[in-house]
Amino acid sequence: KCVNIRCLSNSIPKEKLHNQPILTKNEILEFDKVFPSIIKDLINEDKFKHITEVALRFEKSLEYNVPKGKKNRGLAVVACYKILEKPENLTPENLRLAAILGWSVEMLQGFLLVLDDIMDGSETRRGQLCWYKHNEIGYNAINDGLLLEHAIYLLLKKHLSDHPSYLKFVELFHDVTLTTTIGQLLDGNTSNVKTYTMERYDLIAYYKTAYYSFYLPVCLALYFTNHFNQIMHQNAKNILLEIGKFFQIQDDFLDCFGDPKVTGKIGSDIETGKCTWLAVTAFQLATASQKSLLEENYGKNDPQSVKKIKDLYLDLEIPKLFTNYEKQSYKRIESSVDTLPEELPRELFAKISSTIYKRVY
Ligand code: DMA
Ligand code: MG
Ligand code: MG
Ligand code: MG
Repeated sequence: KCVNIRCLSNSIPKEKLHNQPILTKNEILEFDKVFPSIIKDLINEDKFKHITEVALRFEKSLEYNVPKGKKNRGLAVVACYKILEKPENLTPENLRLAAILGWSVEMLQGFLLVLDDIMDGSETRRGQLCWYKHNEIGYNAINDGLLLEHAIYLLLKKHLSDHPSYLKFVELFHDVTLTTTIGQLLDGNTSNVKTYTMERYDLIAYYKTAYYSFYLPVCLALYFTNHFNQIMHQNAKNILLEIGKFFQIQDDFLDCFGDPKVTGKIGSDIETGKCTWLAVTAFQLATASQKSLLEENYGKNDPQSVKKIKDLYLDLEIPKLFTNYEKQSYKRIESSVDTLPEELPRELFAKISSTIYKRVY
């Protein structure tokens, strides 16, 4: 039976277990050490190794857009692999392959963020200027993003084409990318805040964030260890999508109330009129006059309108509601973890949700 991580370290106050990376410092170093060899592999691809100009640009984009985040998603692949794999199969070679799968997820993330920042008109990401914001890059960032996407398939082919799950990996990346693209379509298809509902919100959060951020890493590790049982996948998916929605609600909160020095990005959801958890919740609670204030000011790229919305969020005590929601939702996820079938590693799911609980970036 799987051990619940909450019981593992009685001496550590429960709070300390939250908001910690999913792997130890040393394991993260091991993961990081794989990245330079990935860059080398990629820029030495036959297609462009003789076109120095392309190799150099690609290298620059990989270094800028892939390794500088929290790497939660990539590390989750390795963490999940280590829990699922039989000890005798945990060889350095298999661990390296798991890290390559992890970095493939980080490349998907890099690709999605480069394009997301253009669509959202964002200024900064991970504490640096957005890639497209560099004068010499501009909309060529779209093409750099596409190249990052294709890097996933180059890596899979080079390192994993003999693996029994190779086709599963490739199809999974395609499927999850399609799902995210649908989510981004819905997310960008903004309209007046009065039309936004929690049902629409949930759909966007599952599609644009939960699949690629939470389901993908775990599913890759399941395939890597040759777990194909559909019921097992469905159970994992259900809970990971809930964790993903929880993560997106936090992301929405941080967009408005987070500290850009800590999150590394300047929020733009109010200006761009996004269907966020805050906007839907505020509209539900608003009085008639507050509703018209929302309708008039939400989605306007004007500091005065943004201030009116933020003040209204404060009047409606959205931060307090968020904190309560976060607590309740975390409890719900913890109890769903306790009902997972025993062939799934419960401690992994508990760990994944505890790494993001009360996060500030
Ligand atoms: C995140 O949406 C979704 C994808 C696919 C990147 P977002 O625009 O809220 O993310 P962020 O707040 O990081 O820009
Ligand atoms: Mg964005
Ligand atoms: Mg976006
Ligand atoms: Mg956001």
